[in-house]
Amino acid sequence: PAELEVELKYGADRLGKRQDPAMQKFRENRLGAFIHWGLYAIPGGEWNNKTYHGAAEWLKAWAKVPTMDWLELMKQWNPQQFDAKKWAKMAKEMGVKYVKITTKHHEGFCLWPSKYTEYTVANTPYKKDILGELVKAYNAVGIDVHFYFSVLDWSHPDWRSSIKTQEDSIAFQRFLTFTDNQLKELATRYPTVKDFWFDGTWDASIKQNGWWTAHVERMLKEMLPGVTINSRLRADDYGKRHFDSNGHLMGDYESAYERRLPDPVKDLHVTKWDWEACMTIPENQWGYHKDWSLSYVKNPTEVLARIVHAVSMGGNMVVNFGPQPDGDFRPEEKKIADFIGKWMKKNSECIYGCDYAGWEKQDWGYYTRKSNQVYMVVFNPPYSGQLTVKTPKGITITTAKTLTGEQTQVTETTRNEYNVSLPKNMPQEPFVIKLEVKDAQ
Ligand code: JFZ
Repeated sequence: PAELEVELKYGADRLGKRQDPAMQKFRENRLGAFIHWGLYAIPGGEWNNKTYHGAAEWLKAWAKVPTMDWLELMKQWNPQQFDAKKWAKMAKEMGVKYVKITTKHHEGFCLWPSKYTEYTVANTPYKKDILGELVKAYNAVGIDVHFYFSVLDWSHPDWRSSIKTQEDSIAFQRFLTFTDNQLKELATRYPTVKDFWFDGTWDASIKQNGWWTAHVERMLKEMLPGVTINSRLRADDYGKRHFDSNGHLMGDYESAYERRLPDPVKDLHVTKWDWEACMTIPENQWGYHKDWSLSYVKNPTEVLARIVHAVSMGGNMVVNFGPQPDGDFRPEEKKIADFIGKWMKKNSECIYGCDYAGWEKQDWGYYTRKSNQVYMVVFNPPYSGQLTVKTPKGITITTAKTLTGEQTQVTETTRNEYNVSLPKNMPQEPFVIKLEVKDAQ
């Protein structure tokens, strides 16, 4: 009950899911790509002949590189193979509906020519506005652009992880003004941006300034009607993050599922709000790392399973790419994009615009749903040749067909339980059986 709730000035702005067209588009997109590209691509996990196993975009921290030495990398920023149109073509062929781009990661280097810092693409040999070219190229092929923005900025002298003195406090307020300016600049220069995904907001300094996170959300929403913002930006009056002190989601969608997913049986509470997960292809490398043999690398089917898993629980999935310093993508990433794209061409009907079906999870795979169509996405076909389906009370299955139109047998085995037979032409990859369903009433 509301009267038992804590009074908050900077808590959730809204209860429940946003239902406006922009949010619906965000949700229906379902599949996105993440691009982590910055100076860290140049050393690619290696500093002074030593290879670091940690995330490549954190190399400055692992190798304890002084800020000025790190920013010297700007002199080598000259991605001769970069072609925004090729990137857009690759994303389009992969079937992603949106791309999240690191406008600025923790290192502070900006992919756009920001007038508020000298650490930008404008002051590199390459000079050109990478972000601007990408926004134009993705938009031209109908792909939404989302901006990743790290509030944490290692290049800025006024950034603080905690506020201990009066001087820290003054410096940090200056830093927040700088950040506001950069955000306003992004919103003004690239008004087609659909989403801001904030990162680097976990420090005590931000948690003590929850007001500022609420202010940023409002500022961007005033400038860009419909813009969506992740929960990772937000902290409330008490420094509580993602969910406020009353347990209400802040921002428009939850964004803490990172390289992991909610359990498909135990964590069904996530279906109550919008959420977006993101994943790396190796274990934990977002930026380009030269050596992918240092950790497990997921195979294309594993990547696909995570995409379907997210959609089956009402979430979006963003697959990460860390482009090379020359502006091209590594062959392993091209292979994954190609695999996903080919699969999506045949099966995207079970992804775009789909949601949690509300049916009991079975071992053969995942359900997704779009109105009266329930999609069975089969990852583990059983030896019995029969896929068990348990329907909620009052729902009956009328037909079952593969997406290529092959009818499969549906046999009621007991009340609200069916056997759906495997298709005769069993594909050598995960496949979809589409059920037409009817409510009793
Ligand atoms: C952050 C970054 O530090 C990282 O480099 C990358 O950009 C990633 C997408 O985001 O890392 C995080 C942030 C949050 C969590 C884990 C890693 N988290 O909420 O568990």
